[in-house]
Amino acid sequence: MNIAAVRSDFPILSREVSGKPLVYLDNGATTQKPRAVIDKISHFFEYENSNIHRGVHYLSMDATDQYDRARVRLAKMINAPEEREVLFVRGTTEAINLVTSSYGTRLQQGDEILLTLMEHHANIVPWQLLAEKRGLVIQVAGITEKGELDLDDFAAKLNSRTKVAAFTHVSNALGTINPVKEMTRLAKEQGAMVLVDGAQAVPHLCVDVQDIGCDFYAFSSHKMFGPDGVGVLWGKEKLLSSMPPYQGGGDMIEQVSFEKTTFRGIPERFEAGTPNISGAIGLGAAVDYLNGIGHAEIESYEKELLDYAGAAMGEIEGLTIHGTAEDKVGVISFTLAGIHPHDIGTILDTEGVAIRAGHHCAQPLMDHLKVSGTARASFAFYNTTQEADSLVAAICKVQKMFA
Ligand code: C6P
Repeated sequence: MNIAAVRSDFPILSREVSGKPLVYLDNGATTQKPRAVIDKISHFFEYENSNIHRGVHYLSMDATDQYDRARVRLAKMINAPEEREVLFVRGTTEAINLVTSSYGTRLQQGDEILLTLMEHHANIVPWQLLAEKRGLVIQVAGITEKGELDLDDFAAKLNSRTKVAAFTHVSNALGTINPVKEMTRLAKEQGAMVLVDGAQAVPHLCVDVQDIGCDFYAFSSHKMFGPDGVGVLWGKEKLLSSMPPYQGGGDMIEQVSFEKTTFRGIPERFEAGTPNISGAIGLGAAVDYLNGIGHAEIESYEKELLDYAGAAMGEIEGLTIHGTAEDKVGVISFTLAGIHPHDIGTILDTEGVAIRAGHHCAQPLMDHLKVSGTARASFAFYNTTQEADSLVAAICKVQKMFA
């Protein structure tokens, strides 16, 4: 991978912060956008803007065509059997809420939902809201010392009452890559529906929903170099087609009268109202951009970067890395003895190094780790080993200030 060329695709990476070159290591929160995505969106608004599915005029038909082609690109990216199984939503959070609100209506008192200890709040709270409404029981699979899923515990907590297993593909706070194919197989043996939260997987891994065997796969555009406010819920056609609408409004209906309304099929049934048209088109451009670089190249380069940064940070006395799974993406969550994560984040910022500090919307995991939060450096394919050096130097500066 030609890293200099890749970096020049991302205009923001050449700016300074606090008078220092920006070292952007907060990719887990959101990724930066390549020129191709920025240009696509501004070109859309300058020359092509129109509502979709509504007009007989040229602009509307062209916008509709672009929106639909973005769906095709996304279906290909995750190897979905049918493009209509790809629903455009606001992001991972909305994707999961769609499933809990719509699929959730078939769950009954006493049914169990199996989550894991490393879930983001977006894959906990919607299930809790549903559990309260319908009298469901939430079970939680544990993790090992290294921050890997305890697969035995996961298997042990599955039973004939388990109707849903919902788990993250990659932990946002630990970087752990979960064995989602095996987890899906185990859950399916008990007849459970499987939802995978792919928010932190799609920017790093090649995802194949058919190979995983899950029923739903959710992710956000803004974490995969696309714009914010848009994301994807992929679901199996048979399931989606049998689910009630999530929201009602224009574009999702066949026929409306005050007596009765009938609904369109998928995907329209789940895309009520004017969607984020420019967002979906921008996301399509992000998919093209990633294809141009190559998912295999991204995975192998990021692995090198993680090994390099992990080794350098492992040398720092008083630094604990939380999450040392064998299989992980470029996320390094750490604490420094006696120093609050927010102080680390604030001082790093004065060195131009952007990281996230806090509980990372994974409070149950933080409780388990017995920390209030961590500092988290999360890498993308445009980061470099020199930036990892800058991170290490800045951490040493933090330690000196507190010595
Ligand atoms: N994690 C982070 O800094 P939304 O906000 O809907 O785009 O994504 C929610 C979400 C769901 N699942 C996982 C595994 C996630 O990491 C996130 C978002 C960001 O880690 C912001 S809290």
